[in-house]
Amino acid sequence: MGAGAALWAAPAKPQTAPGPPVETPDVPKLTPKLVDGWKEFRLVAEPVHTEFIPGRPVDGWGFNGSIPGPTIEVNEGDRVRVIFENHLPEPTALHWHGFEVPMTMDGSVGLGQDPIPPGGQFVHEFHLNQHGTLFYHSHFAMQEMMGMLGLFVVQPKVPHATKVDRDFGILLQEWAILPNNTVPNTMAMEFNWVTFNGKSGPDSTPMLVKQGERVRIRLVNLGMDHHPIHLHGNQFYVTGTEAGRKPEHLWFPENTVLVGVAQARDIEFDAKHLGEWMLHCHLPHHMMNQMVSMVGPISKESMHAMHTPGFYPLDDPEKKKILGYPQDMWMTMDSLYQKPETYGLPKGWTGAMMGMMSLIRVLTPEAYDKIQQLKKEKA
Ligand SMILES: [Cu+2]
Repeated sequence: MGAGAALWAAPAKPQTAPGPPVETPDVPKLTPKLVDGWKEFRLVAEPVHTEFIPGRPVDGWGFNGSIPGPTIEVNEGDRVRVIFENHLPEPTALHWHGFEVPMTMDGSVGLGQDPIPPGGQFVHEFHLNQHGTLFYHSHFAMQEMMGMLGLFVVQPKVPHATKVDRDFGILLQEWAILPNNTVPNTMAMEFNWVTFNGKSGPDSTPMLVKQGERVRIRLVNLGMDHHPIHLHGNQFYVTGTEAGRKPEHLWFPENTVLVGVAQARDIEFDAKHLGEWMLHCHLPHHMMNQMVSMVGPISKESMHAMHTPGFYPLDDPEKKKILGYPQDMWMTMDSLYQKPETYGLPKGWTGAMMGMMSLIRVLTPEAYDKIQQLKKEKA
């Protein structure tokens, strides 16, 4: 914690130890430099070339080479400095969503600060006396729809009474990218790609937990649509909003939480049941990739794949002959999505995963350790 620790008041009577650091699958975390008692971060707004799934290139805008931008995690009471540089071809400004900071740090162009020109820099400084799931985003609406969003978690000074073993962050975004284009259409009102942390199913990296652990997932939505996020096989409590922790007497069991535009919702549950549990938006069109009108016939092979359980010709690129577009089609491409986190999933699993969708894998300790071993070998 370094110099920032001096700003912490010792909790009167800590109920539990602080929770684990936040993990954001598919999105890097930003490490601060400690400078004279400040946690100093460098954020660069810039064009980012990425892929939502392998073979679906996208040219959006993000931060430090990532869409969404890197995750920042600090502690309540910290002094935070963000050195922000604009490498975009137009002016921008960063808004700190939900932060109680001075007007000049708020990022609202025309009210609190001037726009930051291309090549320009702005230094944000905050003393954070709040906690919760916050986020940063461009304060230009069209730039939001190019991808300019990032997670900012402030851990509480006094740990919450219910301690979690795992803490995940998932950012929800939607995109209009027509065939043969790589640049999002920011004027569109209809969207054909939806992402968790910049990836669509089946490329969203699963979240791994051991049976019996308590899990928090922080969901943040910044786009044009509201997303009812549903978890299979488990009941959860909504324990926090974009403004911090909810009092426990306001918690009740749910398994679908509506995350509206500009909202954050923290959910918590005890992972009692072994399994590969889907976490996904339940809007039918948000469980698909590349929604467009059909422009050609579906091949015989793909029809056969759809209607023959256990027959997956699309695993073989030679046989992949889809002339139209693959929305709502049972397509399996397991071999494309092999990573340690997908180890041991049943054959054909990729056919079930599309759009705004990921997996919570509740594993035995043995399976969990095996995957950690695979991750180490890959690193
Ligand atoms: Cu949705």
